Parts: sequence; C-alpha cells; structure tokens
Amino acid sequence: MVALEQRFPRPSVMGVVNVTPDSFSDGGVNLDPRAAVASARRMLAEGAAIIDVGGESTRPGSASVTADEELRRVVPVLEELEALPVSIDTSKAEVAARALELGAELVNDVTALRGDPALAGVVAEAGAYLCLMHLRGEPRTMQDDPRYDDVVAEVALFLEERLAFAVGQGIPEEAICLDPGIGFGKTVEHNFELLRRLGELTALGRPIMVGISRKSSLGKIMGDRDAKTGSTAASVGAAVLAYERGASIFRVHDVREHVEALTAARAVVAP
Ligand code: HH2
Repeated sequence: MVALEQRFPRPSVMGVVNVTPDSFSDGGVNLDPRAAVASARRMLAEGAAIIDVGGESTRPGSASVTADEELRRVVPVLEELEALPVSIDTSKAEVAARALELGAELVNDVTALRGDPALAGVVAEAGAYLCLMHLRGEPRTMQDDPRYDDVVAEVALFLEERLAFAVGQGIPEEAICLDPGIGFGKTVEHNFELLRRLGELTALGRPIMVGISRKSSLGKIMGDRDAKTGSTAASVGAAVLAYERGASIFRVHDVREHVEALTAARAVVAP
C-alpha cells in the first residue's frame, strides 16, 4: 500500500456527498442516487482527490439509521462510482465492508473505531485507508455544553490513543489519518482553538484531515448566534489557515473554491 501521505499529498481536497435527507448543509440535495453521482463527478472534475460518500447524518441532534437503510442509500451511488476514488463515511462494519467491495479506498469513521467492534477488522483485512476522528459524546447530545480543561491536549491524547488502538488491530500506521472533529462536541471557541494550535496535532506524526466546511461556527462568528451553517468564503478562509498550520486533507462541500484557494496558498507556502 502507498502511504496515505503519498496518496493524498498536502493539500488534498475531499468532496462531500451526503446521500441523506437531513445533513446540515446538503441534506436532501443528493438523496437521489443520480444527483449524488452527478455531484461526485463534478467534484472530481473540479479537482477533488476523493469523494466522501455518507448515508447517515452526524449533525448535532441527528438520530442514527440502521445498516440496511445506510446501505440502501449509498450502494447505488457506490456502484456508479466504482472506478473512481471514493471514501465511505460510516461507523458500521457492514456498510464499510460493502463499500470496500465496491471500490472505496478509505473508511472515514467519526467514532474512531469505538462504534462497531468489527470495523477495525474490516479495514485491516481490506488494506484500506482510515480516518480516525475525535467526537465527544454522541451526535444526539454532543453539543449540550461541551467542556474541556484543554481541548487541544485532550483531542491530541484521544487521537494518539485511537491511533495506537488501530495499529494494534492490524491497520498499518501509514494507512491512517487523524481529524480533530470540528463541531463534534465542541463550542465555537474550542473549534477555533483546535485550528489555531493544529501543530500540536500534526506532532502526532500522521496527516491531519480538517472538516470545517460550512459548519455553524463559521456562521456564528459572523454574528448570527443561531446560525446552522457557514458560508463558502468563511470555509475557504479557515481551510487556508489550517493548511498553513499543517493540515493535509480538507473535507469540503465547495470543491472548486477550495482547490483554487489551496493551490494559491501552496504557491505561497511551498513553491
Ligand atoms: N464532519 C461531518 C461528517 N463527517 N468526517 C470527518 N472525518 N470530519 C468531519 O469534520 C466530518 C466528518 C459533518 O458534516 P456533513 O457530512 O456535511 O454533515 P452531516 O453529518 O449532517 O451529514
């Protein structure tokens, strides 16, 4: 296997395609498989390195769905995208296994292998890439007054421990990237502190993925306390500075804008 950092050189863009009725920013848009496939192809043409296909929303307050429902949503999309670079956003071994059979190369697990005890074995067996994300609590309740003594230190410790766990389960370290989980059990201040001090996470020695695209913290800092989403411009601004602080992979909804901005940022930082 090629190490993840070679397969996804800094900066790489991951396009988000949520095949769900209720995702916070594109819910419903891609519920029809044909629309999802068209979105994925467009994002690849715009320069995405990979498309993250998800069949379960993890937005604050969301309810979980069964494996059968998740499969019903994502399989028709994965079948159409079989020869293209795809990641599966799931915590369920059954969904990951089917996606990997259909050609997915990365499993994006927001529970960092805590959701389904069978998932690590599926990833190891397939020789797939894996993203381990920090999430405090569970989506239904995670935004109820999250508190940390030192959010960055706690996230770093968690990711280090989950990385060791994954390696212990037979997944090579070179196949793994880490994600601070922007918006998953964190206040606006926590989210920006994690980006400000991203160097403490890159120090763990694995590529860092960042997903701040359109998240509500970006809307809230514009003065709308009840914002549910943030703008594309705000997303791009945060992504560029996360790149400068060492982030490698950017999970985004607006691919063209991020590819252009990150290409310009790279020309400044690493000509
Ligand atoms: N954010 C979301 C979902 N999956 N995976 C990683 N690794 N990092 C993230 O920040 C991340 C993620 C939430 O965003 P979205 O998929 O747009 O919405 P929803 O969960 O409502 O489907």
